[in-house]
Formats: sequence, C-alpha cells, structure tokens
Amino acid sequence: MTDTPLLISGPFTGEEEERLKNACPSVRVATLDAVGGLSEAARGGIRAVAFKGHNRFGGAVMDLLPNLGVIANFGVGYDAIDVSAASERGVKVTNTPDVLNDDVADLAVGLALTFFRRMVVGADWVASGQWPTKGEMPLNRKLSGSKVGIMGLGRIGREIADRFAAFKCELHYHARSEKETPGWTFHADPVGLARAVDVLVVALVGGDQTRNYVSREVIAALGDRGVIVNISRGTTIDEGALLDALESGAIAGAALDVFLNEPNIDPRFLELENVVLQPHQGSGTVETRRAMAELQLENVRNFLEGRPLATPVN
Ligand code: 8YV
Repeated sequence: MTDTPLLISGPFTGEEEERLKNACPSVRVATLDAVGGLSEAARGGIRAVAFKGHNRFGGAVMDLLPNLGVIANFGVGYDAIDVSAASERGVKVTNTPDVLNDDVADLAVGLALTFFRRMVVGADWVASGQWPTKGEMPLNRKLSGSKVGIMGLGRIGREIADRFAAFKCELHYHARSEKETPGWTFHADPVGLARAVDVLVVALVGGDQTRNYVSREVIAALGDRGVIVNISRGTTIDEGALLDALESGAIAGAALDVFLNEPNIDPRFLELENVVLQPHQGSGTVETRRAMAELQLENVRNFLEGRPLATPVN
C-alpha cells in the first residue's frame, strides 16, 4: 500500500486537476480504463476517487481498489456510477447538487428561445453578409405565453419552471407526485403532459429508471407544433423515436444539450434543420464549474479527514 489516497479520474480541465492536486499532498491521475494498470500497492492505497465524466464506473473497477471509501462525482447526475455496486462494497458516492441549477435552467430557456426565435439562422443571416440581399428574416414563433411542460419537477425542473413563469407561460408538469406549486397543472401521465403543451422540457434524473421515459408515444402526443428541450440525459428520451419524429415533421423540433453516445452523436441529427444542438454544456460556466469543483473537493477532503460528507447520495 502507498500513501497516495486520491485518484483523479477525468477528463478534468487543467485548472480543475490543479485544484485537486494542490489540495492533496499526493495524487494519482488515471482514467478508469487505466486503473487496472496501476500496481497493486498503488491501487491499495487509494481511498477516494475524484471522478468526472460519463464513462461507466462499475463494480469491476471498484474491485480493483480494495480500500476505496468514496467516489466524489463532479456533477449532479451520477448515472455513470453504479451506486448499488458502490453501496454493496461500502463505498460512499457524492455529487454536486444545487450549485448548477441556475446555469442548467438558463440553458433550457435559452435553448427554447433559440429554437423559437431561430437565432442561429438569424446570426448566419448577418454573419454571411447576405442581409442586404436577402432582406428581412422570415418570421418565427413567439415563446412568451406558450404552454410549457416540465418533465421532472426536481431542483433543476423547478428553476426552469420559475423562469418560464416569468415569460408568462402556462406551466404544466409531470413528476412522481403532485407538488406544491403556484397554480401549475400536474399531469400524472407523461402522455397527458405532452398532449397539453407546446414545449416539453425534460429535466429528469438519468439512469435505468428513466430510460426512454420520453417514449415514442409521449413524443407523438406532443404533435406537429410541439418542441422538445432536453437538458437532462440522452437516455431519458427514446432517441430513435425522436429522430423519426423530427425527420417526418411529427413534431416541430428539438433543442438538445444531451444525447446518447456523446460526443459521437447519431449522425441523423446533423442532417436536420429543425434542431438546436449543444455539446452538453448545461453547467459549463466558469463560475459554476468552480463551485462544482469546490463541492467535489469538499467531499474528498471531508472523507479523507474523517468528517461527514457534504452531499452524499448513498
Ligand atoms: C457534468 C452534468 O458534470 O452535473 C451533471 O449531471 O451533466 C454535467 O454538469 C459535466 O458535463 C462534466 O461531466
């Protein structure tokens, strides 16, 4: 066993990695795939993993680290980590909730606005130098006052709903149970939610329990004026059904920050004109990523120094 208790497993940015390195006298850096290549003594010394990314962190990797006590995730969503496997092995998992709610909610509204007001087309109208010859841009759609459905009214979903309320939208939502809200309409059935709204914003947690929750039937219920916004995980939507609906015009469009198989997304998306696509950047501001890094580090430090974890999930 060595006295290097922290493993950093990213992809972290240089600044994030430096911060972790500065906080701990001695660290190891390795992708999950490379853990097996570390010496037995090195693996035995590791008690905490600072983890970032969306590659599977399963029981097999945990078994390579016999003294692992905590996996501190950089992100609110921890669907990449097999939490049951961790619990079975007595390994704690932590995440970074709340600090990213505003940014993810801002992006959800920004995606809807970008789709409705076609700002990508507008930017090109100007940047291409063709405004003088093409004249006025074709009219687009009004977002304010429209009917918005939030799928998953957790911490991020609520921030999104509050923002759309400020846009004078009629708010609908689907969640496991009815919540106390300022007059928003609860739908026990996701299909009923989709049928009632123009914009369906997906703010579900990821993981097996929500896989394809936005099913072919939900997508069809949205109708040909309907728009899907997804800032959660690609897994929450039946992506094949979504692509079919976008290609056929069964729905008006989609504005997406998340996909299956990021960053190698389905090439069918690249052929579409009725989409706004972003590279999973919901929490990607300097301020928020710093706050996430600090919370992750707090969890690592607390664990290594024997204090209670700040944000445990198991
Ligand atoms: C990721 C995210 O943390 O918090 C989440 O659940 O999806 C993101 O903020 C980020 O992409 C780094 O993996």
